[in-house]
Order: sequence, then structure tokens, then C-alpha cells
Amino acid sequence: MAQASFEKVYHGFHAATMDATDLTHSNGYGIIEDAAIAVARGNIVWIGKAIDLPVHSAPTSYLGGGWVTPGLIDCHTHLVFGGDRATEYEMRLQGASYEDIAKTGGGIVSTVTDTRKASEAELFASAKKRLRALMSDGVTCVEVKSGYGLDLVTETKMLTVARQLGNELPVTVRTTCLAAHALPPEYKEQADAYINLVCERILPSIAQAGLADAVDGFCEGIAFSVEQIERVFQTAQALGLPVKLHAEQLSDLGGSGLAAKYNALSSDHLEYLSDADAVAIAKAGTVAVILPGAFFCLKETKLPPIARLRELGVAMAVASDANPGSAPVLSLRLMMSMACTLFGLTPLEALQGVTIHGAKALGLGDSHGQLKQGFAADFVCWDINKPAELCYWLGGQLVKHRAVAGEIT
Ligand code: DI6
Ligand code: FE
Repeated sequence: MAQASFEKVYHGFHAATMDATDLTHSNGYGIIEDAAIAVARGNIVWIGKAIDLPVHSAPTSYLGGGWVTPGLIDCHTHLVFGGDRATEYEMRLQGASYEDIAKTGGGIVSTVTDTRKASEAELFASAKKRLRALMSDGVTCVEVKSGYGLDLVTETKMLTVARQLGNELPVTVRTTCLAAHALPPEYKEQADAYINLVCERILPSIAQAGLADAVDGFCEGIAFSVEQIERVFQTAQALGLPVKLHAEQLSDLGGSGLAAKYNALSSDHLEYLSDADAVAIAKAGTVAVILPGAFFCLKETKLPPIARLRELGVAMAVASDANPGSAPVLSLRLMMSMACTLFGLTPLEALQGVTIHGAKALGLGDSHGQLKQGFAADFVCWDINKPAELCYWLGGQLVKHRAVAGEIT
């Protein structure tokens, strides 16, 4: 009998494949009990019940029980930055608001000062520690934004560091240019002039260097208007880069409507999302990325309209928003738990949010986020008895094995 050309075979676990063609099956988890996965050239070449494995001569690894899911995808982070903002955290605990701190020169701009001062090596070393923490809790793919440079040199430095993280660690890194994150101090009262700089200098140069996979902006009273973000989106489109947006985090400016108009990969935060814009992102197929860490840290009380997004069939992703200000978050699993407890997602929706839907929010829906033939062999074997435990336990070490491109790391 012909032998299958597998490079390695894993068995000894139940799988939650999150296979999109199987969303209604087995409670939507795409469950395969007593499963096996065969890999070759970094991809899954066969998945099914171990008993049905074709004849092969590849080395076989027994994973010793537990559940295997796709590796977790954190589709929204700001992992690269200088300094920290623990002092602001203490100020907020004393009653200062995030917006007050931003208006008095703290907030994002204080991280910009620290990030401009830091060397590439310093930024790499601090981001690597944070990324390692996310990885040890099951992340195999992460998005990293710029946005603490706000000038060409520092935005380039941040994105170079982000690319380097992906080259040196066993994790897939997608980069996003967020030059339209805040107004740099040297452009005080000149937001339009800064947007000119972003559109005429920063984005073209970053695109030319191949440093960004997408372009993002912050559409908010303390940041940029819909009109200003639209110019950024037009530039991104002309450069052939997909867009995403921080929208409706603190107020409703209609950013998600704009995101939908530009077929954004995702619109993120969404606490203040209007019904009209929920309908718009549903029609556009834009992923709603919910960020319960920022909601929690800012003691926000306005909930994103989860029931309405569910009713409209909008894909909801869950991410860490890991950043020094509103979300110093180093565990994506904790975000899954908060998405359930604070926002009312089911544990299944939370897992979809960090697998299949997280992949879609990064434009990786055809290659990541599901355990399926032809997809990346990125998976985690968890020390749990049922998938809902991924949301149930706060903290702890549930990862038994973590594989990227078919290799246990
Ligand atoms: N929204 C956020 O949650 C982060 N950026 C943004 O636009 C926060 C960034 C920070 O406070 O440093
Ligand atoms: Fe963010």
C-alpha cells in the first residue's frame, strides 16, 4: 500500500478544530475525539480520528491527553513601546480619567517620548518579554502596531522591531502602521498638517520598505476625526494596504461606518457603536474586535452591543490590546474569560474570537485559526478536560505543548 508522505504525526488528544465548514457540528467546536494531526512543510496535511490515520512511516509524537485547539491569535496589540505608565495607573486609581491624562500631556504622548528615546535593541528586549508571556499562554500569531513614534524614524524603528520579533521567535507576527494614533507634540493644534505628514511621507515610506501588512488609525475626540482618518484610508488603499480602525472606544464618531466603507479587515473596541454602523460592518464583512482588557482597565461601563452584533452575524474577535496605557495585558486567555464574564460571549464564541475570527481580522482567514488540511500547523495542546476551561480558569499554566509550523517549541 502507498504510504502517505507525512513529516510528523501527533496523537493522544481530543481536537477542537474550529473548522468553519463545521460551525454547527459538535457545538461549533468541530470536535474530533481521539484525534491525530499529520504535518508536512509546516502545514496540516491530514487531520481526523487517530484510528483512521493512513499508513505512514513518519515519526510519531504522543501528546499525553488533553485538548488541542488552533494556536491562539491575538489580532490587536501595541507590544512594542518604551517605558511604562504605572504612574498613570495610580493617577487613574485616584480618580483621574484616561482622557484628562491625555489632555495634560500624559497618555499616548508620554509613551511616544520614551519610545523615541529607546534604541532598537531596547525596544526589542522589552517587547520580547511581553511577547514571551503571551506565547506561554497559547499565542502562536500576534499583530503588532506602531503608533508610539509619530514620526518617520520612530514608526520605522517600531515596525522593524516587530518584524524582528517574528523572525527570531517561534510566532507569526503581522505588523500594522498606526501612525494616526495621536497628535505628536511638535504638531500641537495642527492635526491636518500631521495627517499630511502621515499620508505624504510616513505611509509611503513604510509601505515601500514592506514594513506594514495593514494600516490603522484612532478615530476619537482625543485623536483624529472621520475626515482625517478617511485621508489615511485613501492613502492606504492607494498603497495597496488593507485598513483597520480603533473606533467607538470612548465616544461615537461614526468610525465604524468609515471602516465599513473601506472594507476594513476589522473595527476595534466598539463600546459606543451605533446600530447603523453595526449594520454597516455586518454588510462589509468587517470583523468586530472586542477588547475587554481596555474596558476593564478604564473602568468603562458602556458595553459593546454584543447581542446585536451576534444577531447581525458579525464575526467577533477577542484581543489583548496589550499596551502601556489602557491595557497592560499579558494573557489572551484572561481576555477570553473577560469577554465571557463582562461582555456575555459564550466560551465557544470567545475561542472563535481568538482563532477563526482573529485570523480573519488579520487577513489570514484562509491559512490560520483552524485545524484543517492545508492550514498552518500552529496548535496548542491544553491540560483541560473540556474547551470551556480555557475561559473558566483565570491564570495558571494550561499549555502542555505549543506547536508552530508543525514543530513543538
Ligand atoms: N486605544 C487603545 O486602547 C490604545 N490605543 C488606542 O487608540 C491605547 C494606547 C495607550 O494608551 O497607550
Ligand atoms: Fe489598541
